[in-house]
Amino acid sequence: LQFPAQLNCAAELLDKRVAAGDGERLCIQAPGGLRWTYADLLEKANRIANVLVREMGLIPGNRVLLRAPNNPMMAACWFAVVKAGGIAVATMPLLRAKELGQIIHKAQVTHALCDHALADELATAAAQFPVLREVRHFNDPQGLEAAMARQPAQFDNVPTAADDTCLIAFTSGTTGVPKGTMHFHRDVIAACACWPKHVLKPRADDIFIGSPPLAFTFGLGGLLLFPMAVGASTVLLEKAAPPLLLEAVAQFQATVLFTAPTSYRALAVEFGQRKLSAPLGGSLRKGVSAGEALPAATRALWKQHTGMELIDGIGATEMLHIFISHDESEARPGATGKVVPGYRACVLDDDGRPLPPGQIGRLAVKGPTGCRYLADERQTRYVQGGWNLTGDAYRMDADGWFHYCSRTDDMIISSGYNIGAPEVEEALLLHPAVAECAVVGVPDDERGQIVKAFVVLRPGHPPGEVLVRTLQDFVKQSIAPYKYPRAIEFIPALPRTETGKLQRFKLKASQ
Ligand code: 3UK
Repeated sequence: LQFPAQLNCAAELLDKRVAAGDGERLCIQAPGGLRWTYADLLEKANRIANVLVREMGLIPGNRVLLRAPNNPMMAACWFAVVKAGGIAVATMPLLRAKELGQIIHKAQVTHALCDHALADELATAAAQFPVLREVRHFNDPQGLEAAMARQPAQFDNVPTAADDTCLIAFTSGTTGVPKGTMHFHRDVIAACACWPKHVLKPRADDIFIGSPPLAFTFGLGGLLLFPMAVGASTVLLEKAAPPLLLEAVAQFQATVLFTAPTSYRALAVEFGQRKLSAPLGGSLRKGVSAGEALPAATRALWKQHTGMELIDGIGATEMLHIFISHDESEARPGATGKVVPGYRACVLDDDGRPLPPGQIGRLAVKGPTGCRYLADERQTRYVQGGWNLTGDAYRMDADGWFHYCSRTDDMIISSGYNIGAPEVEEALLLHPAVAECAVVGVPDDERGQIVKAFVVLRPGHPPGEVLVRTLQDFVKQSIAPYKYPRAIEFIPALPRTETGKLQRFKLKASQ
C-alpha cells in the first residue's frame, strides 16, 4: 500500500465521495426516522469543524474526547475532529468519571464533544483535569447544534500528513490500566483497504447494522468507516441488546450485521423462540463476529436458525481492525480464518522462533497497521522483533488456517496438561441446559490448577449435583477427559466488558 505524503482520512472517506457525485446517497440512518445522505454528513461535519476551530480554538494535533452512544452526531463529530487535524479520542459510553479522568490525563485531552445525555460523568472528570479546556454538548438544541447553525457549511480540511495521528483508541482490554493506541490517517485507509476489501466484500447497496460502540475500533470500522469506504449506508443504534438488534435488523432491512459471539448466541435463541420462518430479518446476507472467540456451538446455532455461515475475524485495538478472518463461503470449526491479505501472521515459541504447523504458540502479526501505545512501557511487550504479539495462543494448520486456543494467560495447567479455557467452554455450550459459561483455572494443592466452570443455565434447568455430574460426563464425551471441569458453579450472569468480552480475571479473583 502506497500513500501520498499528505493525506486526511476524513477527506478520503467523506469529501471525496461527495465530490464524486455520491452526495445524495444514503449514509446514516437511526431509529426515529433520521436519514442523512453523504452530503448531510459532510455539511454537519464541516459546521462542527468550524465550531472546533473558530469557537473552541482547536489547533491541529489537539486531542478531542468524544462521548456518546452510537448516534449520527457522534459520527459527525468524529469526522469533524479528523477534518480539523485534531485527534479523536472516542470513549465508551459506560465509562465513569474516574476512567474518563485517566483518559483525559493520559491523552492530554484539551477539548470534548459529548452527548447531552452523558454529560454528568464527563463534567465530574473535567472539573478534576483542567487540561480539558472546553466541553460542548450535542443532541441539545442550546448546545453544539446552536453553534453549528452560526457556522458556514464549508470547511477547508487541514492538510495532515499520512502519518499524523488521527485517532487514539483506548483498549477495552480485560485487565490493567487502559492503554491508548495511536493510529495514523494512513492506518484508517489501510484498514479499509484490507479486511473489508478482501474478506467482507460489501456492496454499495449494503445496509450495515450492529452493536459495537463507535468508541471500539471494531464498531468504528464495521459501523462507520467500512460502509463509507464503499458508499454504503449504516444504521446507528444507541441501544443494541439482542432483542432490539433483532427488531432493528428487520425494520431497517439491514444486510450486514456486526456483533459479538454472545450476542449472536442470544439472537439465535431469540430467533428460535419466535419461530420465525423467514431467514433472520429477511434481508441479512452477512454476519460478522469478533471481540472474542466464536464457539462452534454458536456458529452452528446461527446457521440452524438463519442458514448463514458467520464470518469470524480476530482484530485488536492495537492493530486497528481484523487481521485474520474468513468469508462465509468457507469456515473451519474452531478456526478464526486465514491471514487477511496485506498482513502476515505466524505462531512463535516463547523465544520468538516460528513454530511449525500444528503446534500451539504465541500469535504474531505484522502489516500496514500495528501497535503504537501512547507513552506506555508495555509497547515493548506487544511489539517484539517487528511482530505484534496479541497475547493469544494459536495453532496454524498445514493450510494456513489459524485455530484459536486461548489468551496466553488463560492457559490452564492442570497436572502438567495445558488446557485452553475456550475449548472446555465450547464443549459445555453444546449442552442444551447451558446458556453461557466461562472456564478458569483455580489453584489446587494436588494438581497445581483445576478446571472450574461457571455456568449460566437456560430457564427450566434446575441447578444441582445431578446436573453437575451430567455436564461433566457430557464434556468427557466430546474432549479429552482430563480437560473436564472438576468444579462447576452455577451463577446468574457472567462478568463482561462493554465490548462483550468475558472478564475471566474477575471469576479467578472470586476464588
Ligand atoms: C480477542 C478474539 C478470538 C483476542 C477487535 C475486531 O476485539 C477487538 O479488539 P480488543 O483490543 O481485543 C483484542 C483481543 O480480543 N479477540 C478478538 N476477536 C477475536 N479472539 N477470536 C476472535 N475472532 O484475544 C484479541 O487479542 O478489544 C476485534 C476488530 C477490532 C477490534 N478492536
